[in-house]
Amino acid sequence: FYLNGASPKGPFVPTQADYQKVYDAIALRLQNETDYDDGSYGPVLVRLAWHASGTYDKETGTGGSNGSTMRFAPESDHGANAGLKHARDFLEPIKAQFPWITYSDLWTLAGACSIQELGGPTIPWRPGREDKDVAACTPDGRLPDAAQGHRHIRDVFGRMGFDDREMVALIGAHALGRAHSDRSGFDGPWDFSPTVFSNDFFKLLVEEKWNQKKWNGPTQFTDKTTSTLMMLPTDIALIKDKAFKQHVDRYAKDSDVFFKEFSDVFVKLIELGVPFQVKPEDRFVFKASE
Ligand code: HIF
Repeated sequence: FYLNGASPKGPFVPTQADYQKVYDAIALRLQNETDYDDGSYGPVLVRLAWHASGTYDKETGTGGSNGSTMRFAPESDHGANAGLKHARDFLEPIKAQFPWITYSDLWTLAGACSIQELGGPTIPWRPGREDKDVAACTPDGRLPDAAQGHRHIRDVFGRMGFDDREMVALIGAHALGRAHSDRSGFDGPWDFSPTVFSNDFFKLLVEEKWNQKKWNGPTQFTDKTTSTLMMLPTDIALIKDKAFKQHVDRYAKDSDVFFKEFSDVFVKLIELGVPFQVKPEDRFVFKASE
């Protein structure tokens, strides 16, 4: 009996082909489990990868995807992480099938897989994250507050080491998924195809007129044409701030440019603070499902 796939030859050292098997298993489960939200767990898996990574603090080197400390309270109970249990639970059967992968590698791989499977750009990925224990949980308040504006966006993403262009590119991920009134308090999708990765978030930001929604919930914005879509105050900040707006315009005009710049910055996000053995040029490019 050998633990974790080890063999008489020694410990099991997974190769790119082994990680591709994990990718394929996640992609298959995404295809099978359509009875959730708009028909896909993909968006909430992207949010899991991002919230695991977005706690990074470049000054102290703490937080980030290395550790997957969101498995534990208090981090799992941080307000910003409401609803991410759905994503973590979705991945448990995958972890059971491939016990050798760390949770922190699995969560980020699932984010990359979801982006690719939902029609987004290739997200090159490399392994090397280790799971840490509860003592490594980050303090509450490191993830952004959607009720705020441009200064907050720069504070939070600046702390992770991103510039204006990278911040705008990242936020284009809000083409995916929706807000839930029982999680964040906000409600609705950002565009008409929340399970397809596209530059629609930017197109809608510049082409639609966004009015403040009249309701009892937190301040959010709705499109004048259909009143079915949603923008958060932090999303609207991207068209109010001139330096941000120039990138919104670029991405609204050119989907290829957005896909390329998004891929680079998402790779950077899920690698923050990770001491990799695999070199950047040796990142794995996973084959998407047919
Ligand atoms: Fe989100 N984000 N995000 N986000 N996010 C929500 C949902 C998603 C912010 C707030 C929210 C990023 C940045 C920011 C996704 C991916 C990314 C929700 C709704 C809120 C409030 C949660 C709910 O109620 O279920 C703020 C303030 C951000 C900084 C400006 C990233 C760039 C866009 C880093 C990112 O990748 C995804 C995907 C969802 C949809 C989740 C779902 O369950 O459908």
